[in-house]
Amino acid sequence: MRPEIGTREPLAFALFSPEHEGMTTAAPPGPTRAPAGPRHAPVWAAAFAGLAAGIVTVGVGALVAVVAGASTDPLVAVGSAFVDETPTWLKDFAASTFGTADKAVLMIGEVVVLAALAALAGVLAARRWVWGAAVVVVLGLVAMAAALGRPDASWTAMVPSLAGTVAGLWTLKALVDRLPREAARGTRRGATDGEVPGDRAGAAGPDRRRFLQAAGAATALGLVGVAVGRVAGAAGRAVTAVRDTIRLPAARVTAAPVPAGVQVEGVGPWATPPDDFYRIDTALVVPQVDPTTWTLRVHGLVEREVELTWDELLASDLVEAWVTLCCVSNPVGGDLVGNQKWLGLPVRELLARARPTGDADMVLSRSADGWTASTPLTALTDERDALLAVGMGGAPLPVEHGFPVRLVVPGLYGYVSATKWVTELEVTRFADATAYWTDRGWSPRGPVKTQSRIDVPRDGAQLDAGEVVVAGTAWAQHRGITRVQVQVDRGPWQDATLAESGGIDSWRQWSWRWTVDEPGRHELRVRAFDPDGPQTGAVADVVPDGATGYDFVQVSVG
Ligand SMILES: Nc1nc2c(c(=O)[nH]1)N[C@H]1C(S)=C(S)[C@@H](COP(=O)(O)O)O[C@H]1N2
Ligand SMILES: [Mo]
Repeated sequence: MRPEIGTREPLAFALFSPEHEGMTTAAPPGPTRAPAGPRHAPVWAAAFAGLAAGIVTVGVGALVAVVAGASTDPLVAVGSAFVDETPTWLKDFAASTFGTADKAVLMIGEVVVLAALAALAGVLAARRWVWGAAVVVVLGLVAMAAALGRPDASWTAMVPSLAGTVAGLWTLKALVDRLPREAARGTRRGATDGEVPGDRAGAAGPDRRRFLQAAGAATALGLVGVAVGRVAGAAGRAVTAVRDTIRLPAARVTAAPVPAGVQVEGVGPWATPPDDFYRIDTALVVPQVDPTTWTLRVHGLVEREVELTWDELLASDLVEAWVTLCCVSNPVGGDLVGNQKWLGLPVRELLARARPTGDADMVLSRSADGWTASTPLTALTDERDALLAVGMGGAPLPVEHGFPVRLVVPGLYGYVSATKWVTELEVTRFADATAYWTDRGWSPRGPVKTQSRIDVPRDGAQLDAGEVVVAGTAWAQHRGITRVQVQVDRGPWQDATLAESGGIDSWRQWSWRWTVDEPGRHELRVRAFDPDGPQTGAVADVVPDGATGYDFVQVSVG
C-alpha cells in the first residue's frame, strides 16, 4: 500500500485507506491518462520534504551553535534536558554510569525520534501548511526552552534553535510548494504498462525530478551544516589549546614516592593512565571552561565570601596526593574506579578563609554545567587531602576530567564529591539543600564502601592444573586495606599477599598462589578488610549508595 495525500480527504483516510479504494473516483485506470480530479502529493515525497526541512533545521542550528556555544546546539540542548529531566529513566538504566556509549545511544534515539516527527511535519504540511508548520514551531520552541533551561545559558542560547526553526520553516514551505502533485490513478491493476506499484510516481516526470532536486539539495546543505558545525565547534572549543600552554607550578607538599612494590604483575596499572581513567558525567558536550575567566565562588553559610581566580589558585601552596576515585554506580567487580596523583589546593585551606558558620554541615559544589554534589563539611575540613585539583598525573586536568578545576575527596564516591569543572562552593546544610543525584533517588551522603576485585584469572578462564596466580585490587579509601582473603569453592577464607601500600587513599593490589590439582569448574571469591573488619558479603545493588557483595570468577581447570 502506498497511500497518497489529497487535499480534501480527512487525514486518517488519506493515510490509512487502502490505495485501491482510491481517494478520487474520477481517475480512470491507466498511467498515461491525463489526471483528473484533485491532485495528490505522494506521502513519501511529503515525508521527504519534512525530513529535508528537519535536517536543514538541525544543520543551521549546529552552525549557529559554533558561535553561541556547543551546549546551545538544538540536538545537544534537547538531549541534555532529557538527561536532567528524566529521573526514572536514568535510574532504571542505572545511568549515573553515564558513559560514552549511553550518550551515543541517547543521541541516536533523539535523531530517530526527530526524523519521525520531521517526516510527520512534512506529511501534515502537504495537507495543510499550518499543521506542518505548527509541528516545526513546537519542536523549535522545545529546543529553545531546552537551550534556555541549561544552567550555563544566557538568552543567546535560544538563537541556534530559533535560526534553525526559521530556516526549517522556510525550507518546508519551499519544498511543499514543489511537491509533485499527481492524480490518483485508480487501482493497482490499472497499472498496465508493467509498472510495479512502488514505481508509479515515476510517471510524474519533471515535477518529481524538480522536487527531488530541491529536497536533495536541502538535505545535502543541512548535512554539510551539521558536519561543518561539529568540526568548527570542536576546533573553536579551544580550551584544549589553552590547556596545552599551561605549566603547573611545583607542589609545596609533594606526594611520597610510590614504592615499586605497589604493582602486582598481571594486574592493571596501580597508577591509572589518565587516558584510560573511567569517565562519568551527565555532560553531552564536555564543558569548555577557560581558566583565564574561571572563578570559584565560596558563599552561603560563611563569615566571608571568597572568590578565587585561576592565577590566585596557581599561586597558592599546592599539594600532591594519590587518591583512588570510584563511582557509586560501579557494580561489584566493575571498573569504574581509578587511581591517580592529583595536584591541588586543600579545600580546608580555602574554607578556612571563608570561615563556615557553626550550623553548616554540607558543601554543595556546583559545576559550570550546573551539576551539583553534596559533600559533608567535615570531609572537606578534616586532615584528609580533599583537593581543589588542577593537576592529574603531572599535567593539567584533561578536559573530560574537569579542566581547569575539579574536586577530589578521598573516601567519598564521585557523585557526592568529585565535581568537575567546578565553579562554586555553597556552604549549607543537608537539611536545606539537595544535589543532582540525590534528587534522583541516590543517597545524600556517599562514603565509599570497602571493595575488592579479582582481575586474574578472568571469569571463564581455562587453566592448567598446578600453580595459578590469583590477583586483583581492593579499596577502602581513607581507611586503608588491611587484609585480603580468597576463597575457593566456598571453602575456608585464605589470606592473600598484599602488595605494598601507596597510602590509605589509594587502592591496594594483592595476589594469592592457588595450587589446584582437581580438574573441573571452580569458583574463586575475594573479600577485603579495612580497620573496621571485612567488607560485607551481602549483595546490594548500586542504588542508592553503592553495591556490595563479593566479587567472584568461575574457571575451569584441566
Ligand atoms: N560536573 C560534573 N562533575 C561530576 C559528574 C558530573 O556528572 N558532572 N559526575 C561525578 C561522578 S558520578 C563521578 S563517579 C566522577 C567521575 O570522575 P571522572 O569522570 O574524572 O572519572 O565525577 C563526578 N563529577
Ligand atoms: Mo559516579
